[in-house]
Amino acid sequence: MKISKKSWTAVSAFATSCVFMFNGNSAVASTNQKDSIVIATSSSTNQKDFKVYDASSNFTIPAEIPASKIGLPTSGATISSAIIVKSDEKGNLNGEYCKVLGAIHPVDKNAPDINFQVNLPVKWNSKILQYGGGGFDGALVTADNGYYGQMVSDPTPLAQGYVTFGSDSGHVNSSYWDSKWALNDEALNNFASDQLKKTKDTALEIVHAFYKSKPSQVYFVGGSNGGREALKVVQRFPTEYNGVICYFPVLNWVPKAITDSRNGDAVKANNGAGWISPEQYKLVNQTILGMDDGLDGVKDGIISNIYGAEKNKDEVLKALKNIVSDAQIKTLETFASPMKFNYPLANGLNTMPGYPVFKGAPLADMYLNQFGTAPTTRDGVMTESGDAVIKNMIVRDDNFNPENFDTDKWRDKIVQASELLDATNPDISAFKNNGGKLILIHGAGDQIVTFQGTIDYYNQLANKFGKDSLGEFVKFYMVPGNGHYNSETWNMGSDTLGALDQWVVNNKSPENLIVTDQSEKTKGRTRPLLEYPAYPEYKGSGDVNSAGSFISATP
Ligand SMILES: [Ca+2]
Repeated sequence: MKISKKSWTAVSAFATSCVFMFNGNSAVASTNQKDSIVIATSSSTNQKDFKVYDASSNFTIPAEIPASKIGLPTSGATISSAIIVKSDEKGNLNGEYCKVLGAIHPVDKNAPDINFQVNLPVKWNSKILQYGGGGFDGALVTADNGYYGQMVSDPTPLAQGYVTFGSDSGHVNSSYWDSKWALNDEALNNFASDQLKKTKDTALEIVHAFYKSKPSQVYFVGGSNGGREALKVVQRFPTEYNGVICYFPVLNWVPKAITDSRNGDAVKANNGAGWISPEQYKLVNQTILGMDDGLDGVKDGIISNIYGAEKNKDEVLKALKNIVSDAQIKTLETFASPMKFNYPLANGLNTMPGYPVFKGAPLADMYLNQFGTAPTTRDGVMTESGDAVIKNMIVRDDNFNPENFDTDKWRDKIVQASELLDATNPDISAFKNNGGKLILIHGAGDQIVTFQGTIDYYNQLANKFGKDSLGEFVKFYMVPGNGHYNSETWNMGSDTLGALDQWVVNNKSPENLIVTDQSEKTKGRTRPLLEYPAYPEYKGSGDVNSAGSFISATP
């Protein structure tokens, strides 16, 4: 054991843990810290390194990471604490690991830090996994839990031996749709995608110091805005990631926000005549389900044949007219309709696809409600989000009224924001050429991010690379009934990370994957996980809760 003036040192002597804290020229020790070992805090101005010892080995973590080691402009990073979390610590399902907290400092002194957490397992599998955020980020992604979409019964990536890490993306949100932080350019650029590389580069430095070795693979996983981030790393930092898992990405960030704001206008129009209450919407969705559920061969509460549902639309509309008013029908049709811009946004796109309202995606369920709490409150979950994006990420004025947003008048700002924030670039040749693999997954029951956006992007990729060539490095799976994180119908679970890892490391392409429902009420149902545009069709016999009773059907 050594304690120097320039380091904080902690020693764990098997059963008994000690904490040593540097205090001037002497060390202060406290014993019997059984749960965790505090290695240091960053209050000392002299510290250069954290020396971390545990029962079997010792590790070093740098207290500071210079800006020169981070590939985009920062003022460097500092580590605020490093703690060994023992495998037998209460509630720890991750095995023994070192939990490192720190911050990457901005160039602009008015910009917030990027706060991050890096988890370093003592038994490392030589791979690292970056977790994306969600919503407007702004909360620390601790990455010490399972990722969305994995089986909750499976070990976390950290327990599997991955270094895992995440950040708050470079701001702290005061409320879920707080966007005022975006008025700072560096904060907005960080959120858009800069922070992804800054955080990854910082994590790499910590990994190098800790293990004295570089990772064999760098992976990324994220959903929703984290899915947008997943596509951003593929598109912007293509040679720095070997494998990426992307769930229901908000890849059309800017046009989606404007479309969601438009939808809020439609709900509020004529004093809220077109507002649909949660009770009424339940009837709407039950009607759609009743008419389309059986198109896949079995009435199991899941519309798997979304193509048949599309063909059924006129019949469905006829039936809905017996349930809701014309004004409410108009609301549904507005949500389902694409929004066209009179000019190209990033990557030449000028259309935001509508929601799959008539294919069974519930616009309001117990988890998320797009219509808001009352006719004129304009508090639908996506309208609030869209309004906040327009105000502070597009117009850049927190006092701006986003209602009836004039897209022609604000063209330049919209295009600028689209180029910064959207993740729609189909030219991912550099990712392919570097051997990168991408798994895309979207639920057909997504309430708030239309799967059509992901289909459109996938089709663009297919046009660019050819379907067969694309299949060598991109797989796109649709999950019938699956919502955005949670839904009342289906909550997916599969070993996506394992599939990605096999693909990257052993060039073993994912096949015959199974997806398991993890919903409370219907836990354990399975279906084949099928590549778009295929969907599971019931054979006509056999257990309707078993993947083996379904074949792959195509429209
Ligand atoms: Ca069905």
